[in-house]
Amino acid sequence: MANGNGARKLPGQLVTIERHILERQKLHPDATGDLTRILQDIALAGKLIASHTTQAGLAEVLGTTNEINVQGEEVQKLDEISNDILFRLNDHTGRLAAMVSEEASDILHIPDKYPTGKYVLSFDPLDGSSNIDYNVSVGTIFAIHRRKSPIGERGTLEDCTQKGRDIVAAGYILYGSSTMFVYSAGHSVNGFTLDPQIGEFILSHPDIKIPAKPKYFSANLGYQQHWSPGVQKFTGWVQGEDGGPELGLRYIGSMVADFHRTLLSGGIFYYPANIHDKKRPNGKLRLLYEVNPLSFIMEQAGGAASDGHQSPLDIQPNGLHHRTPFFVGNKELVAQAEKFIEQYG
Ligand code: P6P
Repeated sequence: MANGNGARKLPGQLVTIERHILERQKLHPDATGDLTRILQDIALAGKLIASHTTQAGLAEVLGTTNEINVQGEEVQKLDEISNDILFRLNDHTGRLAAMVSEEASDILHIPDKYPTGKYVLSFDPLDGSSNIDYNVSVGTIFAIHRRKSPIGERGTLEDCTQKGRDIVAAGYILYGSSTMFVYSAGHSVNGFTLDPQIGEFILSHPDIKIPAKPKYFSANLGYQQHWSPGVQKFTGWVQGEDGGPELGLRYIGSMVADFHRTLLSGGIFYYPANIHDKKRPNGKLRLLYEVNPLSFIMEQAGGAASDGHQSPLDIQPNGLHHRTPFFVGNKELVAQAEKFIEQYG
């Protein structure tokens, strides 16, 4: 924003993410500052990843590494770079017991030469990466839990497969027309926009709440014939059948972007199971580092999340890459989806 003399007009109260996280720390008298510093490290990772995603079309990072990851998906170079940035910024700090990444089949242990700490960090380093070559927004998603095993030992699978209900902080970074960092540590949801000229995330969306009036529904209608009868009924209802709300459709195919728009505009995003896909009976999205962090954010913002029957946050993960159907957005819309599924299967 430029005012009369062309000088850039700064937002009224200039709150950087570092300041905001530190101020939130005061809400936890017993806080040691570890969680604060983990969040600050993730914000730094976001700045570094953003510097790559904005040049993806120019630098050699475009294209794939021709490797296949644990998900059976082609690993895009930016996936690997983002994964390395997040791992290397966190592996030596002594704040984490272990890490979980979409890009790694097993737990990412802290190297023996470094101390372990009291938190577990799970992340999808670059969700939506299949869209990188089309210059579509992509995102990083993360969740932080307290470890359950004794400090000082290597993190365990039990530490890494805790319910989303026990998340202490979660958020996402959206690399879009601007780079945004949105997080919650359990009190409210706050959004920060990166000012590339000063390299700071500035508070731009304080205390985000999903609007009461829904605007869009967001799903890949290309798969509609593979959805259960209940989900198909719900999809007709959101478009006005049986007195439904007749919402517009927006689908980017990059979940962080689709989720962020749903959070700010109101509506529902859903990725149901494909009932004809024996390989993926529970859909495509992963519980630990995609669905749970976004469910945590949406609940903090006054919305709801479901796997079609219950909040994903109440599901006991059956492994690091547990997949689940996902419905997220306004409470009434999520509840209606659950009703149709209960009634029609
Ligand atoms: P489809 C991206 O690969 C992703 O994991 C999510 O970001 C996105 O919501 C979904 O897959 C898109 O999948 O099958 O609609 O292309």
